[in-house]
Amino acid sequence: MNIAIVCYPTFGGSGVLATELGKALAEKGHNIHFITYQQPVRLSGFHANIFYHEVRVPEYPLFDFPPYETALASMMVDVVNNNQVDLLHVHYAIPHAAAAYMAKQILKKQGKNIPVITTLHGTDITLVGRDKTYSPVVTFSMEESDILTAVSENLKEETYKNFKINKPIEVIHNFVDITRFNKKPVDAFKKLIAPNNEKIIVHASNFRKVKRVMDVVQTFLLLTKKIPSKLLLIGDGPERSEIEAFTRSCSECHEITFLGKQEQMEDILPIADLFLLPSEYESFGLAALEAMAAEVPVISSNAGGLPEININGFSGFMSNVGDINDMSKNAIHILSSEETLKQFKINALIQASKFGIESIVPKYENLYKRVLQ
Ligand code: GMT
Repeated sequence: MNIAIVCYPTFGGSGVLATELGKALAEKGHNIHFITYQQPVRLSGFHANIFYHEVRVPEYPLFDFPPYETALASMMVDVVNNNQVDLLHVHYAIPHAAAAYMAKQILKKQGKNIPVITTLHGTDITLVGRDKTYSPVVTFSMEESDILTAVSENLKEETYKNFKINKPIEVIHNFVDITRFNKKPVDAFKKLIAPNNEKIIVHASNFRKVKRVMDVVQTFLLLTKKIPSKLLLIGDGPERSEIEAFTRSCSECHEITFLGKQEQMEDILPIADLFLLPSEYESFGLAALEAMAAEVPVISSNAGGLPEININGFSGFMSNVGDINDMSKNAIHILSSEETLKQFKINALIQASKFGIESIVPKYENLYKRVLQ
C-alpha cells in the first residue's frame, strides 16, 4: 500500500509512535510518505521506501499567524496526487484531522476518494482539544474521519466524555520494538554515571506541567536518603528552567543531572534501574513502555491509561497523582534487594512484550485493508 502519515516531528509520543509505525510498515514493503514541517526525530538513515515531504508556510507580511493547516492540506493533496497514495493516516487530531478533511474534499472534487484514518493520542482530546477554541472543529473532523482510533481504552472513554460524537472509536494500543530497547547495559557508561554503584533512576518527558517533573525530583530526594542513587532527567520543555533552578539551589540535589533531549533512548534506558512517570494524565505513557522494554520497572501515577500498561506490583507500582511518599516507598521496595529488582526487571519485559511491534502493527494494516475495501 501507499500510505501518507501526517504527524508532529518532535519528541512527543504521538510523533514517535507515528514515525515508528511508518518505519515498521516500510519494513513490510509498504511505501510510506511522511508529511510534516520538519524531519521527524526518530526518522534517521536511508530507507528505500520512506519519503519525507516537508510542509513550508511561506512568510507574508499579512500573516501574523502563518496558515499551517492550509499549507498542510495542500501538501496532502499534492502528495496523494503524485504518489498514488491510497490513504491518509493522521496522528494527533489538531490540526491534522481538520486538514485531512479539507484535503479529502478537494480530492473528492477531482474524482478521488481518499480514506482518512485519525489516531487520537491524548492531549489533542484531554487538554487542548476539548477547549472551546478547538472543540467544534475537532468534533467535526473526528466525525468525518473514515476510521477513528485511540491509543488506550481510557482515551476512548475520555473522548466520549468530552465530545458529542457517535463515531465508533477503535482502540489500538501503542507498541514498542523490544529488540531495539532490550540491549545489554554498557558497563563503562553505567560506571560513568554511577561510579560507586549507585542506582540509576530515569525520567523522560517534554517537561510540561502535566508531567509533574517536580514530583520526580521530590520522589528521588526521598528515595536517595535510603538508597544512594543518581537521577537522569531527559527531555526539555516549559518547566525545565524552574526545576533546574530548584535543583541548583538545593544542597541535596547534586545527584541530579539534566541530559536534555536525547534521540537514542535505547542506549540510555538499559543502564537504568527505575523509570519515574508521575504524570497528572497520560493517555498511554509510551516513554514508560519503552523503559519496560529495556527491563526497567516503572513507578508511575495511576492516571489515564497508565493502568493499561503498568501492572501494580508486577512491572512496577502506581500511586495517586502527587503521592510522592507512596512513590518513594514503592521505589525503595523495588531497589531494596538485588533479587527484588531482578524480578521486577524480568516482569517489566514480560509486560512490555504484550505491546510488541509484531502484534500491534498488523492491527493498523488490517484497518487499512478494511477501509480500502
Ligand atoms: O506526552 C505528551 O505530552 C506528548 C503527547 C503527544 O501527543 O505527543 O503524548 C501523548 O501521546 C503519546 C503517544 O500516544 C502517549 O504515550 C502519551 O501518554 C500522550 N500524552 C498525554 O496524554 C499527556
